[in-house]
Amino acid sequence: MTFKLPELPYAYESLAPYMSAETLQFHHDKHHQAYVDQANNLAGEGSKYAGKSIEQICQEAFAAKDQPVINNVGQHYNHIHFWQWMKKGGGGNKLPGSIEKLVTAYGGYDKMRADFIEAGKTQFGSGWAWLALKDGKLVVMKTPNGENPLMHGASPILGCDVWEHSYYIDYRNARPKYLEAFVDNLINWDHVAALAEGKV
Ligand code: MN3
Repeated sequence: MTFKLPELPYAYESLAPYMSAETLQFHHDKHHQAYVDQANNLAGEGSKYAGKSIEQICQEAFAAKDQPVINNVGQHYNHIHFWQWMKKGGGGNKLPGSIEKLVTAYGGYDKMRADFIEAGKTQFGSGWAWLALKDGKLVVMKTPNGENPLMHGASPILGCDVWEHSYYIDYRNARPKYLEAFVDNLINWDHVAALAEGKV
């Protein structure tokens, strides 16, 4: 497949003050674009990955320990969803029905929120904090660099990018404050529900 940078689903200014236009300009236009360019060089048309879905490529590259593809196609997949996992006026504990069920079975919203933030705080160096489905159940995960739950036998439904490029302009070194703002003010639960229900 040919990988393409998706447009942001909102204006650059719309997530402020929780995520600034400047952060989104660098993060989307520069960082994500670089992953797209590398993904096309490494796993685009003419490569052994041609004709496969991005989810399949993530899994096959991880199984084959193909680190450059894990990094760049993984990050492309992660960012395609990351932009959609946020919206103006998002976050908080008003959950779509399908997600509320999963969260209740997990142990409730407060436990899920605390565990997700803790996963992001304790991911040493660059990586991601996740909610994923494994054997039909909600799990909290963390992964380094460009990895994602697809590579670890689970289906991601929510991810927060904890690479410094995602928060350093707005929060400097305060990763926990960024994670709290993401959960309380930015999450687009509709996209989380769409993934959980297999609609994306
Ligand atoms: Mn990023």
